[in-house]
Amino acid sequence: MINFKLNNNLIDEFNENGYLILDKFIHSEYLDELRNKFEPLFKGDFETGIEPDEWNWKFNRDPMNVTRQICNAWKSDNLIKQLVCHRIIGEICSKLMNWSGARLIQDNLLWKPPGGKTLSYHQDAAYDDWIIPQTMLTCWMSMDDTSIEKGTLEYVRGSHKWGLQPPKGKFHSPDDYKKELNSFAKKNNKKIEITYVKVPAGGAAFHHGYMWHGSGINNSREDRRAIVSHCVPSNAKFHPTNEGGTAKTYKKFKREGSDFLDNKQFPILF
Ligand SMILES: O=C(O)CCC(=O)C(=O)O
Repeated sequence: MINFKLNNNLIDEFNENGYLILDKFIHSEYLDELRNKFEPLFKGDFETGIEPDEWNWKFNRDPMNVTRQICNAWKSDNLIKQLVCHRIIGEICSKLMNWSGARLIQDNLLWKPPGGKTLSYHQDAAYDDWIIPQTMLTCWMSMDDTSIEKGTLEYVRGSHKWGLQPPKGKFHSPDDYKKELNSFAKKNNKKIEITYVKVPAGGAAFHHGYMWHGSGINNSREDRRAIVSHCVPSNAKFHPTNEGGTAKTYKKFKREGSDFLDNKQFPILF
């Protein structure tokens, strides 16, 4: 399903930029089947009979021109699980971040239709203050060819070295999706250098949990879809007290008196 070999030059590139952009990652014969999963999942047709943990957009309920998101579709669909829980993703995350292993903390299905609105610039690890250590590595896999016109993912090169800020502002469809980024950069005297992730369908991008990233409006006539694995170290634990970020959804999986992340809810990839 995935074919990729990491080398030391790519690890150095990741350490320098905070991201790695790969034109080829998923075998092309899987792409149609993966793309065909989006519509039924967003319509609530779940192969396993299990609802995803978060389902932020539904047909006939929500506006057509926003970015649609499902979190933890792996629980609802076996092919999505095969992809987001792939051992190679865990191995790359571990090598890039110097972890002894990696586990999935959350997946995302993101569907930006023609006219689909923005996602605010943010840092992924900022949403995980309920995890120790508060870190993350994200593998973003594109189901479509991407371009600036399509509102592709954007990175601020080197911003993984800027430290971690608590999440702020509106995440979905803000009018100015660079507002939080610009205000942070101005206050801290940082220079913004943007890289657009332009890859063919089946390409991928890995980014550090501190990386500032977001995406603009899809001004094309085509869909822009991505499947994402957000990973943490395999030995990460629940924070005993913190309740910020996405804790309200995921702390329900914590057992009383224990800080262990359950492998059934947060699978080990590597
Ligand atoms: O695909 C996008 O527009 C945003 C993706 C994102 O924020 C992420 O994968 O962490």
